[in-house]
Amino acid sequence: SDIRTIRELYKSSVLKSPETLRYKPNSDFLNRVSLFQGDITELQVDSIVNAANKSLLGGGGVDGAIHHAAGRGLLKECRTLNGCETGFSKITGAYNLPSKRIIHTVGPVYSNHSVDLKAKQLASCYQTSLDLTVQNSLRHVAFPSISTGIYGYPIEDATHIALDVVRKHFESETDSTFSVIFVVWSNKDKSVYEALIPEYFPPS
Ligand code: AR6
Repeated sequence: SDIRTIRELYKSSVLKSPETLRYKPNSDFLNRVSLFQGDITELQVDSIVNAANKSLLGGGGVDGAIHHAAGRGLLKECRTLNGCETGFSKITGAYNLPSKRIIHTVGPVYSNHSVDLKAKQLASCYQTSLDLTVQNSLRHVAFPSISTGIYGYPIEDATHIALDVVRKHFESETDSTFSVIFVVWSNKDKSVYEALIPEYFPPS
């Protein structure tokens, strides 16, 4: 699959220097953040994140694709987890998927709650997923765009949150081999990531 690091995306001019610089350039980070457009279930990485619901028993969107591809063993394990609260994450095996583990996170439904609470819950999805990768010694994590499909979170706002939490994690985490792959499905979402990544991971 065509996973491209942001260093490669700068080289091929897909990414451009930002107008707003939110963080300093860090050459190392350019190798450790990638963008991939396509099906997250195809990725052969240590962990992929599922945008689940509180039941953790499957659904539509990326959740449906992951359960379909992983097989019934995943549903069986998920039944033992007693669900998950909004903004939190739980880890399972990956069964028939090529990745090693699946991190199930529950994003906020955009029509519920205040804008502040939703933003905190979405940030917490990314943060608790990253925490699980550290606790389980996973070297990579692939994130879909959590909450921006069926749950209706505006893609620009959600992408700022995703990029900010990951950048802060890179600042604080000492494991220099850890990498993150942002997975987008639509062309629109890809162009939002391409526009915003340089603000959080500027070229060096
Ligand atoms: N690979 C990567 N991304 C995908 C895939 C895929 N195979 N399929 C969809 N996307 P959504 P949510 C993108 O709706 O908004 C489920 O019913 C999609 O285009 O999957 O968090 C759950 O059970 C969008 O950009 O998740 C919950 O009830 C992103 O994944 C609810 O949906 C997330 O869209 C969660 O809604």
